[in-house]
Amino acid sequence: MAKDLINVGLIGYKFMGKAHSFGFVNAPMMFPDIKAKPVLKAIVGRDEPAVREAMEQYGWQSFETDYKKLIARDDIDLVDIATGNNVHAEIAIAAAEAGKDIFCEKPLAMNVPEARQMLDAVEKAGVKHMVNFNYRAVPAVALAKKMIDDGMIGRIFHWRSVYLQDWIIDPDFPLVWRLQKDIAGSGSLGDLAAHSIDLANWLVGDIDEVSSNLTTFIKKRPKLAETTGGLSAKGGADLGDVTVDDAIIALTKFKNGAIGTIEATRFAAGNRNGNRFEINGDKGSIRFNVERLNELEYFNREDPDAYQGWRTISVTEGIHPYVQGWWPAGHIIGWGETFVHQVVNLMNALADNEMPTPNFRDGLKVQTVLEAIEKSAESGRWEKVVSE
Ligand code: SOE
Repeated sequence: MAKDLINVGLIGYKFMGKAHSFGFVNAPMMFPDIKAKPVLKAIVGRDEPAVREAMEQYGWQSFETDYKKLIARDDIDLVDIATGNNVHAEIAIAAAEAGKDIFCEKPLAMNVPEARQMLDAVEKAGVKHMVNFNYRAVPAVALAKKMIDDGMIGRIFHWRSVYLQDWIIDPDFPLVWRLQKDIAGSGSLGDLAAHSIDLANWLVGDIDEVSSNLTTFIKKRPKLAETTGGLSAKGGADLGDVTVDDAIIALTKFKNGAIGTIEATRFAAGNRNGNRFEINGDKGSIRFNVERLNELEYFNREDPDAYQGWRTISVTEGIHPYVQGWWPAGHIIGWGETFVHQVVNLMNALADNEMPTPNFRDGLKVQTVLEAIEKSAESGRWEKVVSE
């Protein structure tokens, strides 16, 4: 139902909870044309002192220590899931059954069956749903999408992506939840490659087949005293098993005939958050690097021969996607702003009674590619992506 205010309940208050809060706080301030304003009604976490502190720091009106209490509240319209991956499905299905709209962190689920159940639940309940593939909401990436749709790259031949991080090279880095399959589902695959897969599906087209390799370089790590910990956590003396991949490489065939590569790793020294891609078509190429987030590189084959070369578009003009909400040209924005854009897209869709994108259907599509990548690494063969 269209309304001017959307009452939000956020589950999770750590890294992603903070990033989502940043989105809700800043969206109405920077985008006054937003069609519905988020009201920061309640934040949820199991550790009462910590969630109380988060409530005060991020500006939420109240807190709960049990997500079921949040879902039971009549004053909540939208449930935002920023928890570990292992509880996305349970929470989303309960929220859908209670008639709440849902915003969910990526990857959508632990596996394909869970993602399907989530999609079934939201469709049966008739609620709106969105999954937070936030890199779609980088102005330069949205511009790349527009350029592709406008035919500026032409027929696409190649997708080439890397998502490079380096935060677990130290073997003493502890066994945080992101390294445990029962909580995370997978490692660099679901955490990083999932972003690249979503962008590839969106910018190039559906991935049809994959051939891949997954590896875990460090198989045992110091256990944490508690089950969760951030990217800078510390460990104790006991060792535990790393049950997820550290790095993945996949070759991809797209339904439209393009071919591609996807690499994701947490072992690429010197790369803190190197989410990059390049697309080559018969009219030209584009490339993007999130660590140079305000720029999109573009090569136009139709430029006069004497002047051919890559140009760097500074995606900071008011005419560029999302930029009208921010600062004068050249006054750059950052990673957190993608969460603001996602909130604007979500609020506008809810106000217009439309389904936001990317939604659980896109999340399920990514999940089917993740599954095919795991399957191919095991079988040593090309594997078809099972259609969602
Ligand atoms: C940690 O690897 C992480 O925060 C991911 O979980 C995010 O999805 C990615 O955007 C940045 O890195």
